[in-house]
Amino acid sequence: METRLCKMLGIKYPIFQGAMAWIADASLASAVSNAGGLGIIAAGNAPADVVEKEIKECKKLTDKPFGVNIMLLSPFVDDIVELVCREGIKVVTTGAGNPSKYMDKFKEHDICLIPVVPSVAQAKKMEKIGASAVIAEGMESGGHIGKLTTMALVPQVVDAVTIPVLAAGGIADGRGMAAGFMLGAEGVQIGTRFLVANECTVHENYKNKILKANDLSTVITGNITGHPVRVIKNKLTNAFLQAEKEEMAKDTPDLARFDLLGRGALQKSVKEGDIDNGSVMSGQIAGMVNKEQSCSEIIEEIMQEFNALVK
Ligand code: TUI
Repeated sequence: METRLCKMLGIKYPIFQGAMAWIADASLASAVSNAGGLGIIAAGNAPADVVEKEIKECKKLTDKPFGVNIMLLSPFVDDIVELVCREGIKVVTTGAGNPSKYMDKFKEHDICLIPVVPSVAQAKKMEKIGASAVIAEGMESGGHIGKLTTMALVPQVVDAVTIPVLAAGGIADGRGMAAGFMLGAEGVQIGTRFLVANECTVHENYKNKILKANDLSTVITGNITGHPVRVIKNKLTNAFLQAEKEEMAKDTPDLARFDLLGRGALQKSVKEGDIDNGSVMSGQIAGMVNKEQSCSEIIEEIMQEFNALVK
């Protein structure tokens, strides 16, 4: 299964590992790249020196291509852009915003830009500025999400652009990958399933929360702030949703309250394992993710299922 994406990026399988903030580090990214997919280091909200360490470590752990994801709401975006240029990174994905103003820099350094897009309009814009491909991510995915489902978004994006499209959101096995390809995608991005990979360094409590989750375990918080985020239901989300209800009933909602409620919440669950008061980001597909495996086992299993369906 060699698609345009595989040729463009020098990878064996058209499978990207989702860039999970504070989680997708050198250990996970190198394991995915060594297994034939594209491993991606998530810059998230981390400062450039932290990301630099992961990039240098990843170069030691794999000789295969890997990418870096730039989360555009981060206060360190400019520094991270400088860093990926300096480090000779060849693939950059972006999320949670419009990366247009960095395009000249990426072109100058021969970097393939592959932005996540939540709509047809964004996909067209990204093709026009010279993106190499786009990731059409439906709102089934975990973390920061758009408004459309994968089923509705992917075929509309595929019809609107000529560059390769990757499908993301709700994909965790060969069936999901095949479904994405039926919609016209030429690759997929998978996040939640890699959360429980042996090489994923997220806290064990976080992994167990994913392994125990079912189809109805996630909720969307942050609709009120304009930055909706999909997470597993817990004490924090109950407090958050209650506060959203209270503020929505007011003439002038106090949005600063949500900043306080959410700040540092992801690190709390990822690093400290506080899955009650921390934010446990996960896709809706978590209910199907029920075994710990190595990245190579995950990718081989997905490709086997995929090949049996599409051949
Ligand atoms: O970026 C993601 N998912 C993320 S980022 C993240 S870190 C975070 N932590 C706390 C609060 C917020 C974020 C966790 N999960 N997915 C990619 C994605 N991008 N989904 C939606 C979008 C998107 C939205 C709007 C992309 C472009 C866009 O453009 C709007 C504009 O600015 O024109």
